[in-house]
Amino acid sequence: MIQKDVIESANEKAHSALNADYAALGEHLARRGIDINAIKDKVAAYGVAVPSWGVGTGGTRFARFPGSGEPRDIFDKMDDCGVIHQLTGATPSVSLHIPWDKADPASLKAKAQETGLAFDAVNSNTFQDQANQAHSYKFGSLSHSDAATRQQAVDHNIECIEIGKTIGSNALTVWIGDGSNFPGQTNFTRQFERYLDAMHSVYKALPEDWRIFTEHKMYEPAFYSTVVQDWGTNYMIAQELGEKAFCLVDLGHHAPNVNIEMIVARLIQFNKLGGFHFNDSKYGDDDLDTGSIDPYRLFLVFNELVDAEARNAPGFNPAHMLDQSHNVTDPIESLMVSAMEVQRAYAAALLVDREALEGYQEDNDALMATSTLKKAFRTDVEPILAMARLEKGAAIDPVTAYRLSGYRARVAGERPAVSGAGGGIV
Ligand SMILES: [Mn+2]
Repeated sequence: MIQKDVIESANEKAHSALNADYAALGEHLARRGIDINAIKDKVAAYGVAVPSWGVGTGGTRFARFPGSGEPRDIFDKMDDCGVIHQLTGATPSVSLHIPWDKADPASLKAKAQETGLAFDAVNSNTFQDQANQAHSYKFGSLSHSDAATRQQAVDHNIECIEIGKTIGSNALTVWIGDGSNFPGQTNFTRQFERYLDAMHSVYKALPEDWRIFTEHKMYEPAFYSTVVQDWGTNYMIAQELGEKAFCLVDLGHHAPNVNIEMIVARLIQFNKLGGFHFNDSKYGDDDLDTGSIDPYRLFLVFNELVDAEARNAPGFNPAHMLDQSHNVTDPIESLMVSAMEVQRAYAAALLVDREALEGYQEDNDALMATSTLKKAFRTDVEPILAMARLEKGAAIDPVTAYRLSGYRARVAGERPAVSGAGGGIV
């Protein structure tokens, strides 16, 4: 991974400026009645999972332009994820994708030990066909019209649970590409009945302490209708399945301008928020870097999460994960910056004066209520994040330390270049 002295010497150069910035911010926050160290401790305790597939270069429907030193397998991916955590101190776990990351469980656990990572939710894949697969998912998986195809998809999900058990994971995330491309192609009701029936079989295989997350997505790859298209349908699924079933919110899986923070609030209120796939979006499921387009929306989502945390909302325990596709950047750099953006949104949301906000809400003082949120959002919390990193032995400035380390050039020497042919959606 990264040599410790590289991080230390990079930190040495930035240390005194950070001390000054942290002291100045601490003074400013103290005037607002906020203890900076308490915020820093919360930020330091926060972690977001990295998806194993995120460390490879993504692509568009048209092409993929691979970078150098692309990971060859799950073990290379875990090395890259380990580097992200080493430099940011913010990504203590990795989320595997089966079958892409299938490997011997003992070797996976050994690699996790070596890289200082734990395993987050396991993701199943019934949106593409694998080699030697008996039945094709071209026309669907868990909701397919053919019973044998549905059973194959159920069996795959159960296999994912079995794999997850061997590596200490305790959640399964299910996203399907099932839907239709033409009006009349499928019967909406029968298709959803078949999906629910199949998911009941998967649910029955969940261990006692596991959760299952279902992820809604408005469109793509199906472009006319999608079986699990929105949070309403997702909520129905979680209700139908039972108390171990929760909804997963991928920020990019909504129509433009949808009020995602309100969806989050609704799911919290009815104890069905399972977790997040963080990313950003301009037009659709763009899978852009978290906070790169609309950091205020990310802040507003975290405002709901901090509100729930503050009032001890029952059963509130969402899983946090990044889910992005990096087409033009070094994936390690993008994931580090994104993890920090998530932390930034969390830190800023912790600065909201909730008592004042509640008062303005009760008094219908719309201007002061929204200004209360803006005041928190506008506060530059970077010294808090950087100090949390420094105290963990991570980098004050992770991207600078990463570039100084020469990690990418080093692994490029060990990992052969891969072909850029073909589409590259990940
Ligand atoms: Mn997702």
